[in-house]
Amino acid sequence: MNISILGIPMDLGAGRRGVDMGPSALRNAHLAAHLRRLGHTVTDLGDMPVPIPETVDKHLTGGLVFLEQIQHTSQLTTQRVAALGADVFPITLGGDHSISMGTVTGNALRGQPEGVRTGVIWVDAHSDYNTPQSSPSGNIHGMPVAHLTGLGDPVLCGLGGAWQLRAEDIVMVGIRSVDSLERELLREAGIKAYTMKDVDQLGMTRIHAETMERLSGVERVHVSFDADALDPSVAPGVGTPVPGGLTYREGHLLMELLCESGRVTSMDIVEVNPVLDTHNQTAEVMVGMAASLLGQRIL
Ligand code: HAR
Ligand code: MN
Ligand code: MN
Ligand code: MN
Repeated sequence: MNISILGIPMDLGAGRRGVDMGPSALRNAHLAAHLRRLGHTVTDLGDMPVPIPETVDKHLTGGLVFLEQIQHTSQLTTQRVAALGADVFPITLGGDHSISMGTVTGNALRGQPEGVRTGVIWVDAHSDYNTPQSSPSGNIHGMPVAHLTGLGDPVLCGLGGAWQLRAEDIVMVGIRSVDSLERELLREAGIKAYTMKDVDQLGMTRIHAETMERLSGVERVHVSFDADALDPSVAPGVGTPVPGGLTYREGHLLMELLCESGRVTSMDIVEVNPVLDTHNQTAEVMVGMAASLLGQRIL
């Protein structure tokens, strides 16, 4: 496979600094080398230009922190990812999870300006379905899925022109932190979310099978992997850790099964925060997850 790595060192969407160093940490954990060892052709496209929070005025615009800067970065990200060929497998490195408004949209538009039907597997402790009105924090990394489905700020909702992510084409896995208004929005939209209770009860094999069944009608499948989906004992370097997350093996098993399905066409790795990490453990673990998604086998 032709893999392109693109860093988006943005931490404007998060409540604390540090995830801007995520792309460096993942490169330092030998992301490209691991993927080349699996036989892929890997091109590192470097990083997108992203404003540094201390250099811009922090104010609330309609309930959103750093709205203008995130709009601009999201537009650039959409264009940059869309310009990659339809045959490329992009791996986009955050940065906080607000980057996924641009990466998901760009991937849906890749090689086809009007966009293709795209499914998203959102692996996360959080459902990231807040709107500017429902958000308790104003932090945009808690809102990307809502914006992808057309709820929220008009500019962020309009990144893909007429293209929009359908609520029925989203599957969330690992969820264990949802705000009260956000819960109602998720229900209204009818988004499928496998909570940690579901992971415990059903197991990852069944969750994977049901996910693939649900996404059987989409042309592309994007995996958006927030490092905080994993248990904090496995991935301590994240800004908003929540206890009771995916084990190391549950994370790998999901990636291994998705690899076998042969249907995944792009991936985000987000919310890796080296400032809060121990010896780059979280970046190393996430590189392992990417390797499992892209063909690493035990035997
Ligand atoms: N739900 C909370 C909010 O909206 C926190 C969610 C953001 N944290 C993340 N995203 N890391 O997955 O502010
Ligand atoms: Mn290594
Ligand atoms: Mn997230
Ligand atoms: Mn999260």
